[in-house]
Amino acid sequence: MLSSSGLWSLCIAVLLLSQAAHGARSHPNRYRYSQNGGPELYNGYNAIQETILPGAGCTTRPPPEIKAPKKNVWADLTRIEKHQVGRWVKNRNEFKGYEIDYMQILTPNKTDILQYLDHDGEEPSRYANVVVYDSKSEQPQKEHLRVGPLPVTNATTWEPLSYPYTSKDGKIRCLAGATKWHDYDKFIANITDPVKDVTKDLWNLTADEWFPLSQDPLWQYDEKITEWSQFWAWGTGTSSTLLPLGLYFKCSFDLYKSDPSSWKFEGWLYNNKFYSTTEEFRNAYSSPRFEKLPPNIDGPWTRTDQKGPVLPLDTEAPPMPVAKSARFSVDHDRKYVQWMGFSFYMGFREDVGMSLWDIRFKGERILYELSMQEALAHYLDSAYSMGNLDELMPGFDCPTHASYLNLTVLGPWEEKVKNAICLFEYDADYSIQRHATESNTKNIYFVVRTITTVGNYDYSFSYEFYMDGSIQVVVRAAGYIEAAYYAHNSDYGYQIHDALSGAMHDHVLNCKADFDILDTANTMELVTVTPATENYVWSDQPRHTMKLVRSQIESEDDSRLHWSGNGATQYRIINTDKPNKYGEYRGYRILPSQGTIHLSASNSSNLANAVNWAYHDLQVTKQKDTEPRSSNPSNYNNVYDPLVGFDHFFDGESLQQEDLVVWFNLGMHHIPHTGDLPNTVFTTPHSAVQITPSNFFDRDESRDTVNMIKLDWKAGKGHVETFGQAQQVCVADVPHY
Ligand SMILES: *[C@@H]1O[C@H](CO)[C@@H](O)[C@H](O)[C@H]1NC(C)=O
Ligand SMILES: *[C@@H]1O[C@H](CO)[C@@H](O)[C@H](O)[C@H]1NC(C)=O
Ligand SMILES: *[C@@H]1O[C@H](CO)[C@@H](O)[C@H](O)[C@H]1NC(C)=O
Ligand SMILES: *[C@@H]1O[C@H](CO)[C@@H](O)[C@H](O)[C@H]1NC(C)=O
Ligand SMILES: *[C@@H]1O[C@H](CO)[C@@H](O)[C@H](O)[C@H]1NC(C)=O
Ligand SMILES: *[C@@H]1O[C@H](CO)[C@@H](O)[C@H](O)[C@H]1NC(C)=O
Ligand SMILES: [Cu+2]
Repeated sequence: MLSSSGLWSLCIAVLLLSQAAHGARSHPNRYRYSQNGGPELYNGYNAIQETILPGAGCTTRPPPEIKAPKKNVWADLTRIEKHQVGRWVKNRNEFKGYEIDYMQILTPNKTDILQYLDHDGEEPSRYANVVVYDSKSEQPQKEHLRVGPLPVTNATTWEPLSYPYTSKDGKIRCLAGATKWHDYDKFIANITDPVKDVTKDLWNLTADEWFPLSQDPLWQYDEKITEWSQFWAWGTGTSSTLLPLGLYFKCSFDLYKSDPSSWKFEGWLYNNKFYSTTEEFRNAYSSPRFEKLPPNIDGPWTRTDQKGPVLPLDTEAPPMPVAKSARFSVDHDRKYVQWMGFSFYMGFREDVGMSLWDIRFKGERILYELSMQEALAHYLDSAYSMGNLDELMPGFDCPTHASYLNLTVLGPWEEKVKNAICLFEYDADYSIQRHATESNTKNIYFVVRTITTVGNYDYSFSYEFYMDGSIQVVVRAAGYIEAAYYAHNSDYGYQIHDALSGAMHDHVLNCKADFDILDTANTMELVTVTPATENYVWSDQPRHTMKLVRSQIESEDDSRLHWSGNGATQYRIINTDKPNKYGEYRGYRILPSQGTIHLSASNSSNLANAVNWAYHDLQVTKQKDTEPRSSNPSNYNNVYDPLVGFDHFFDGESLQQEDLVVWFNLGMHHIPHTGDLPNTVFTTPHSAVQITPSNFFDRDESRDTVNMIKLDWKAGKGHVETFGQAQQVCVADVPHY
């Protein structure tokens, strides 16, 4: 179980967030311990297989194994490389007394990778990005190192790594001194012990039935850290984020001094009244005028089990898709996939999870990179590790016929997660093409999915591929909301239970799309449907109508955009050197296909410059090896001067026929309502962006599939042409419960 007091630790990536009165967040690692009870390997796959999917008769033939044309140069460090690098760093005199914060692959520069992929250049050497800090320093900094080449040999060296960051030296402060944090529990106990009688009286809970927890984000100003903590009830299971108790206290810490004598208790907050000492709070409490708010008590309402009367026919087996064979090919080792003309490699990082590389369709590279960069919900999720992928549950997270890729995740406790990535084809519930009762084409699409539980929340990421050459990035959120105690905050959320507010928040997730349309030299064209009043030779009076207005984004001075109102503008990445035979520019279009947002707060007090990527819908920059990512897990350690300050990317450079990166945001304004209890469901918190051919091919590419029919009515009765498609012959066992 989770120890009962909070803490953001010095140099372990730490988090952030909201107004003390609503929204809360605990330290990442602690949180995860509370969820999993420790470093155990979840083994749900077999359990589910045995319980509800007994030997399906229609077993799917696994995907054929193929050999990727090139090595996966984006793959994260292997377990062996991590051990080698860790030992190598620890053994160096200059790092005596240092701790390793984390390490991951330093992705080689795009220029080198393109040489390797396209021009038979040498395979780029592997380097590790190692983050260390001096645990004995009074003012420790997280330092980024480049260590390599790998594997470790006598030729391995290190150097400071700063080029991927915008802050100088690739260094960022740790948020407090590095020692004596074991006194933190005592410091907190010194605050909470003297009010045990009050809390018992208020909530009828003993001291082991509640815990105080630091709320993210910490405030960082005036050279100090201000930390708000709140009391929470333990509850049963994982429902604690629904059980805030409405009593808060404030502490402050010197930015650097780890000596407990510099730590200050600054007061209590209850029912929107602030008491600067415990004595003042106790005196007020014993006064007859003190207003006691109702307790927020755990109960069946926080449980996710089936409730209510069983619905008619619901105990019959529901529909279940089956597939006779996996119609895609995989190189498991190199994490490379081919499906219906598409191919791509998969990379992985502990902080942001899975990424896709060298995405091609019919042999043409469309995207060099498509990857999540960061997620915020007032706090930043990469610092909690969005790459701690869940083991997927067959039949629930992915269809029963899905295939899985194993992934080794060296998380806080070194564990192997299997089935962390699922791959499957699906038959959409509508056809991709039809006309009259004449022709009709199945809409079979291909999905790569991962799911990660970040504390109380679950994010599902899907990359979907369609026969017409479209790609869709989809994010969904579910799980326990991080609720607030309901008092004086009706402007910040609905009341959703006796004493509970569904604290409003925005989820914004930044995604990087490095387009390469027919080469790296690309331009963004805006084609806008515009109202117009025009005179025509064939009309004796002006006509009110509409027309297309075409323009191009010229430079990084005009490349921070919002999706246009009324969907009027098409955003096209084109290559003006490669028009089609009609003189139109071949390209791919990017569009929101399911509610996207940008951050509502402007100039966030909590996150300042750490979230400069969140204020627009889509932003275009020139691709640079010095700007590989829009955020960094350490950004939170100095929100004013973060390691990656996204605003720095915009320095006026030309964007015409340059290598372009589109940074777009997915997300939702989340105002939890009663339907978010006990859990948020995946239906509404759902956001997607589509990337789709625009004059790229000479026709619709879905014509290539044989999974279509044509009915010929000439003879008066229909002849059904099936184009050689296979018949599905297999007997499916439906799961029995
Ligand atoms: C990658 O690019 C950066 C920035 O241009 C440069 O400093 C670095 O040396 C390059 N790395 C390699 C291995 O060439
Ligand atoms: C590396 O250095 C060690 C110690 O000097 C030496 O014994 C070893 O042979 C060297 N290995 C290589 C591959 O050069
Ligand atoms: C806790 O309180 C005790 C008694 O007042 C004091 O001696 C000790 O230094 C305090 N500990 C911390 C970490 O504040
Ligand atoms: C307080 O909690 C105890 C133990 O759960 C219970 O027996 C008692 O009835 C509660 N008192 C009130 C006033 O709810
Ligand atoms: C994944 O790992 C499990 C357990 O080690 C193994 O049984 C399974 O064959 C692996 N799957 C693949 C696709 O490599
Ligand atoms: C953002 O807020 C900070 C702190 O309140 C202020 O100093 C800064 O000027 C603000 N910036 C903008 C662009 O409003
Ligand atoms: Cu939410």
